[in-house]
Amino acid sequence: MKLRGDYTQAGSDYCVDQSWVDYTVDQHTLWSRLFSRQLQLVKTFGAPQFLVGLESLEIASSIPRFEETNRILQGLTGWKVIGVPGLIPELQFFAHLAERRFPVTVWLRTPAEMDYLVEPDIFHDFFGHVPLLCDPIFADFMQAYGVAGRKAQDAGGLKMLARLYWYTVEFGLIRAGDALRAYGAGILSSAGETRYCIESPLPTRINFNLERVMCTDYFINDYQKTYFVIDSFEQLFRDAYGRDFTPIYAAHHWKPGYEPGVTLPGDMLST
Ligand code: HBI
Ligand code: FE
Repeated sequence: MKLRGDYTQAGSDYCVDQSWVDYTVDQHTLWSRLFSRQLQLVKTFGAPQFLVGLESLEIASSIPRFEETNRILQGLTGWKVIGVPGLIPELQFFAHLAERRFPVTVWLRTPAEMDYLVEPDIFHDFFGHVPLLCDPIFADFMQAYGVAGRKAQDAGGLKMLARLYWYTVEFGLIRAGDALRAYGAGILSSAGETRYCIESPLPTRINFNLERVMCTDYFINDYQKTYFVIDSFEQLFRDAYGRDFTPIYAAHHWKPGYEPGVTLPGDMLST
């Protein structure tokens, strides 16, 4: 895939300056439209922890400045965001997470892409991911994920670990009282999927199980057919923090993945 960002200015860690002053008025306006549309939706369908984080970040009508975000994040959880040109190689991505740095793409989509784009842009990366970095437990889980990533390659586990990211950080659902709420960034940065993941009768919603998730394939070009539901961020943290995934990789990595959308014996469905 040909990537859209400008990688010529990136160092070996793939960091670039945000160059906030170079965003145009039209880009700030587009951000503001995306932000207000999504804010309404996440108030109804987003996880409470996401809403708390969003509020602490004090973002609103213009594209956020990373320096200001970092002042807030540093005080809350010690995380920071760094600018990147777009997708970066997995190992560099993991290395940043392991050091509590979250890579955020610096460019914004075009108005024609309000509803859908292929690569992550600043709206997906920032609006979708950064609010939960304000949550202490989720923040620790993200770091643990980065640490696990650094070890996964030698253990043949990269694919299984990427599935964990997909079904939690990108497309995770969480229980909030009697209701289901979205916490995944891929959901919460998409107007269509924010409603669909909670309200549609089509997808299968299965209680989170680490091995089940690590063995489930995913596709990137449509709404998900399967979501996994956690009870709390503590559950994610317990499953991932400081844990050695090597035996899980060894047991499964050579098998074909389960198809999204299917229900297996042992799956606990959520309603
Ligand atoms: N790079 N900028 C960026 N953002 C991502 O979410 C990202 C990435 N590189 C690799 C990657 N994600 C995946 O490998 C995840 O499975 C970790
Ligand atoms: Fe993402």
